[in-house]
Amino acid sequence: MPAHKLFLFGLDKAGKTTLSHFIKEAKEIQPRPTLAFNLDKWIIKDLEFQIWDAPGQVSLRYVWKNGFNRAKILMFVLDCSHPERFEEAFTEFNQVIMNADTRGIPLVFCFHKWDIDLAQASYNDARAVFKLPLITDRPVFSYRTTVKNLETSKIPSNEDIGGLKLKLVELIQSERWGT
Ligand SMILES: Nc1nc2c(ncn2[C@@H]2O[C@H](COP(=O)(O)OP(=O)(O)OP(=O)(O)O)[C@@H](O)[C@H]2O)c(=O)[nH]1
Ligand SMILES: [Mg+2]
Repeated sequence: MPAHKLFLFGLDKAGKTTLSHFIKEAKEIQPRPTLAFNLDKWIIKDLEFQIWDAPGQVSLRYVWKNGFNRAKILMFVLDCSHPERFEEAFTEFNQVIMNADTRGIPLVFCFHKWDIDLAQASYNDARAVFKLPLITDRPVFSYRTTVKNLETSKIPSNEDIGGLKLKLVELIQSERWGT
């Protein structure tokens, strides 16, 4: 079974490693900062995803190109509870999205840490900074995500983690069939 490469990126402390484990095993871990790519595997339906969970610290971002090279899906994690870092996050996001090697690769964007009030209050600001509807060279999907207090987090049902996982499968299948 071929593994489909997924590049998971975002600033340090955005929550990438935590979210990755949550998607994989539906449980929360106590993460350590990622210092080199964490390579992990998610099995969803009958598909295997090879997750390239990137280190977000500024001095380590130079390795990102190895993560998006030949990736099938890009997944960006924004700490939505940290508006002071939106511009920095946008700059790093753009470095990847504007890179010719990523042209056409579908993007899944996570407005993460939705359990935090400030994340919910900052959602419109985040959307204004990232302007996702202006990205037209690839399919783009966005989700509000959290690993905490899911029951009370008021995430619309069409943006839940189950739906996100199905979307990943759908993206791979549509690529396979060339649709
Ligand atoms: N409140 C809240 N905290 C979260 C959530 N997800 C992750 N965190 C916390 O955010 C911090 C950073 O999480 P990590 O998963 O290490 O972040 P990362 O993006 O992998 O960071 P680097 O490996 O340094 O790039 C940790 O303290 C997590 O417990 C969430 O959904 N809600
Ligand atoms: Mg990490």
